[in-house]
Amino acid sequence: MNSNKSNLLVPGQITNEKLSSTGVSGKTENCYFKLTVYNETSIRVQVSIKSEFSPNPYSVIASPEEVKFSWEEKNDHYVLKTKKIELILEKDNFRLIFKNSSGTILSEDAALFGINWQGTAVSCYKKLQQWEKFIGLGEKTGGLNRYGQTYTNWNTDHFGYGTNADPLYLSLPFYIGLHHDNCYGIFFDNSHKSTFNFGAGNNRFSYFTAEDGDLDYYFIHEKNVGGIISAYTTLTGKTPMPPKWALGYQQCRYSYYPDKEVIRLAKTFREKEIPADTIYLDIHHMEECKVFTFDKKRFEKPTELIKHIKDLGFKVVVILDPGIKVDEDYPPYTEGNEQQLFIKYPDGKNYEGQVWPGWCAFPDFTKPETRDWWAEKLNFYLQAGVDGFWTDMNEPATWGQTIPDLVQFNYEGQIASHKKSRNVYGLQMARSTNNGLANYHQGKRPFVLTRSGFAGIQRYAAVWTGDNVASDEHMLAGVRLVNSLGLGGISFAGYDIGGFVGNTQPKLFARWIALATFCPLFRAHTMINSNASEPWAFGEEVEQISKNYIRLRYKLLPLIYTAFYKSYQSGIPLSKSLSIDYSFDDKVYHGAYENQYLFCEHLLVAAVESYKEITKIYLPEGTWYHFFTGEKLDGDQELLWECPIEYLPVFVKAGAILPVQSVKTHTEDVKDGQINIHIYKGMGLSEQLIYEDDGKSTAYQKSSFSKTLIRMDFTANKLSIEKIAANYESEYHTANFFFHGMQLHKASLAGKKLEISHKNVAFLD
Ligand code: NBV
Repeated sequence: MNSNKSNLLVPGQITNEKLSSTGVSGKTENCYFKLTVYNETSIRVQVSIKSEFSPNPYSVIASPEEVKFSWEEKNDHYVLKTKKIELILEKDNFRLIFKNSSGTILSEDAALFGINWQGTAVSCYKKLQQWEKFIGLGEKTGGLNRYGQTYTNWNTDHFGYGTNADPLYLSLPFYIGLHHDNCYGIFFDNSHKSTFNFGAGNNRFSYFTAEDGDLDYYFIHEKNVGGIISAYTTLTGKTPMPPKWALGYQQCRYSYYPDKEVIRLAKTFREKEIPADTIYLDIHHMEECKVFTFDKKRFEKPTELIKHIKDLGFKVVVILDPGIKVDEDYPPYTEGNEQQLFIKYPDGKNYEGQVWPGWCAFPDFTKPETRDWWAEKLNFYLQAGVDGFWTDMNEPATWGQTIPDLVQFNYEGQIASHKKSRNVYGLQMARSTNNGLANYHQGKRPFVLTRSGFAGIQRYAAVWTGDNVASDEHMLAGVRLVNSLGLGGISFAGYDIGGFVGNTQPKLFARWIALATFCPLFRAHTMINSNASEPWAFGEEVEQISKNYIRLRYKLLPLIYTAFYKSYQSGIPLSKSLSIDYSFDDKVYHGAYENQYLFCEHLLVAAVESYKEITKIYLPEGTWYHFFTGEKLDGDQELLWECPIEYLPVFVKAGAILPVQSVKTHTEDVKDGQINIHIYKGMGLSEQLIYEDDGKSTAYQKSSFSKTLIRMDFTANKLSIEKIAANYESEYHTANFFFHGMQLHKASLAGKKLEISHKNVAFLD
């Protein structure tokens, strides 16, 4: 292809290549390339028109493993083979074709212009495979199957976004393609604004493009979608164990103030016996919205207030906005200015933009010194007793939504423009905030909740889906957003229960809180001037429903906490789109069923609008039990299911073993030492772990935990319980067993007789 005629630059013929212990590098007529074998599952492809690559230093933390691969030269191509992937590299045009170990094509570049440049923009065009589906790409609205759509990655403050709006706050340029019972993942590790087209407006290609920088992507192949997510999180990191309190119910509003109001809120939870763990302080806690201050009138004695709330069993999280008010009498500004910690114009002057405090300078979180300074500054809040941080407006947002492109960021000493740096700003703010907690919070596990982020954010923060709207449509969109974040390794995610923008209707709040009981992050939040949005704000019926579900959440905590541990090990999310376990079942992509998901592996949750009393459900293959009545149902069927507002449709997978505890006022409340084990008849062997640790320190990373393995052999009717790790004392001394779908008359455990219960446990009070 002639680059002059078409204005398209393509790599051209390979002119030389060199083998190393981790891959191959070389040159073509028009570019430089490097193929790196990270492990048997992941191959990195770097292509640039410059002789030096410009890798993103922030997302991937893995180094190539020493694995065997082969490299062979054939007539017109080379073959690079690992145990799982075969990569064909054509000599005359640098076309890449990825196959699995049995030679089936997974993904192939377009013949003549697979990789191309138009000006500085670099693209990779892949042939659309027959019936190809695409899932993932993080915080993207729309349907589960992204085929036929195009998306942009450019972190954006999108207040009250539409359920088809794009882009939103966080970019995650990683997707999974599926066709012919095979799947693969592509992570395009380029922080510039990028576009992903999955066959939108054309019938030949899926492609991804970045405005500038290298073509730098990781091709991942595993047998199933879960394996691909695991491999992706081997590259970019897993979600660490959150503090246990962060898994309880969290109450937020913009804003609770003054101090008396916060105390009243905390007391009301306790008086009404509605369990809760966390209260948030939004921007009104600050003096003129200046970060690292407390408003002296609204919060006269912050340390005392926080202590008071903590005595009631709550944790306190405060908001952090990056904008630092330009004010010569305000130390964070003068220090940042003197120490050159802000982002700048090319002439060395600080960039200033307007946000809540007025004109602001912005900490350059891509500069190590700024990250350290910010981390240390958090002591202001930590000394007052604050437990966690909520990083907002970190796209970064400014009035007018624009930062001039020429504004400069340090980018680890490499100096980069806003174009390259914007998408990683939120990631680096979360990193610095996480570091602050890790360094200055007495060895406690950090809790950071972020709005913006990029690939790898799961290492530093939980993510919430920003300024959603109080509508049924949004409630369902939130489920898809959280599941899509999960497909990209972000396990700890959630949406504002009730919707941030607008006034929530009672039934909607009731349904939303029921749904969020089965969401990793369980937080209600609402906008300034909107109606109250606490569980008791919608009348008695909604209060009772909310209370029932919040109580259920606390009962399910042994299951949820163990699921977090598994996710920390595997990278597979707690809230799983059905496309993870039923990837090649077309029905799970159907508009009617794409809002169904699995929570903690075994609970199938169907998100249903609040006004529906009956809904269509799809139960995938296998056998299922209705969670609330124990009714047994055949899988592989679509059915109509009643869903009155008190009962969200939830089903348990046959073979599941669910560990459930007694209700607590908050996660650190006194324990009664009882655990109820619910066993749902399945086939063959089932296992369930109960993972426990202190819930607050990082000692779990040094094996300070307890693991109890419950094993049920349904063929031999044998149950066993085994301690497989005992470096932490279990809080349970009595286990009660409940069998569902099976009639046992006699049971013993390690020779001891067991009491049997067949009574149906309602789970909801
Ligand atoms: O700090 C105020 C809000 C916050 O409550 C919300 O959750 C963020 O997404 N914040 C945005 C600033 C502006 C809201 C209009």
